[in-house]
Amino acid sequence: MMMRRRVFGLIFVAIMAVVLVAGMPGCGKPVKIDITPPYLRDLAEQLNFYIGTAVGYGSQTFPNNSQYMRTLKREFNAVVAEYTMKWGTIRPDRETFNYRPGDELLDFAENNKMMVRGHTLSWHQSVPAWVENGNFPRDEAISLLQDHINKVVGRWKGRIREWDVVNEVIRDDLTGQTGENPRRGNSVWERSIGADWVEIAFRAAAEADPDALLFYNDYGIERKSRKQDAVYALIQDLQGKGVKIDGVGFQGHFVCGNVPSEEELKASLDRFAGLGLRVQFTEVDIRIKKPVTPEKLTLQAKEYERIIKVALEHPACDAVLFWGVDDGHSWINSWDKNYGAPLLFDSWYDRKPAYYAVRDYLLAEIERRQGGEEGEENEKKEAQDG
Ligand code: 9MR
Repeated sequence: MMMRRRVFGLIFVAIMAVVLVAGMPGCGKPVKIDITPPYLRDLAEQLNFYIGTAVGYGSQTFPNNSQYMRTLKREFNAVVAEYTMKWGTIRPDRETFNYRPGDELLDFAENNKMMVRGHTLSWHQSVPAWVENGNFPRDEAISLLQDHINKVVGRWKGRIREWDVVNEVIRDDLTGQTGENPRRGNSVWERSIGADWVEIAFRAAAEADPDALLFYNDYGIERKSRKQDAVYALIQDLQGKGVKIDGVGFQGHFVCGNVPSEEELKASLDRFAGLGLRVQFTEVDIRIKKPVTPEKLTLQAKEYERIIKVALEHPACDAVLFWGVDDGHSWINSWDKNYGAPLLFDSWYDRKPAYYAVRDYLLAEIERRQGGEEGEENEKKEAQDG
């Protein structure tokens, strides 16, 4: 009897959910979702490239939402935790270590042959209150930071290919005045340790996993700007001190219509690759000012294609990661309600023009490279014959 009641209860909830979704304004989406191959991940693999996404955690996303999971597995060959590997999740209070969501993502990635980026060992946000308000003296703050990096990197040693060691140090509002401090003051690490916390973090990560690739990650550096200059100077300074740093992540949080030109993007990658670094686009999304129209979605698709093109063509770049799978679960929705639809899949996990533009570009690139190889072989043959 109890069992039957529960079954009826579940059926009722399911029917209500369907009615609710169908009745929501703007929910006239046909149920048919395009999932025909080829898939981004298979094309990326043929190009020795990573097409990845940030992965949420909870009832609506990983690992519980079956549609989310299907799309994730089918389309991507790289993942990064959107928040579960940050301080806030891993160490909510001094005594609690919460590695489980990170463990789950790693198991999933390994089962599905995906590369993993680790994000992020230090940042001014997502710092738990006990750290933020701890008023730790310098020595204790250094120990805390080193200990955290040592434990987290150590726990997943050999399983995480690359880590964002330091995230977003440089301010957005630089004026160029002489003597100006380009670094954020609102960071607990900056306050309690001082500027050398950045090298302390990199050195700790290198020690904990000498084989992991170590990245500096930031936004607003995708075209030449004072901020980009300051990041460049910061990295040069680290290199001058003999600190191991392998790459720079260009987050790529863009507004539709304002994505830098191909030349600007390329020049930015070139600039940092010139320091001997790897470069990647690590958190790409292109938010659209509402209302979202077909014209804006077409423009967004062109801008996504531009990013993929620049990344694929660049010898120092082997990855583009999007900051989320679908529009329904993007951070943009809560961050600024005037913007939306930033990703490749809509809220129904259906492919958007941006998806097709990225896929078409990958397909064309495979053809170009095959054409190139065949061309080279023909040339060799002709030379031999002649
Ligand atoms: O998208 C992330 C959001 O879900 C989290 O609540 C937030 C705080 O942890 O961080 C967001 O991701 C940020 C990323 O870690 C660093 N670059 C900017 C991203 C958007 O804010």
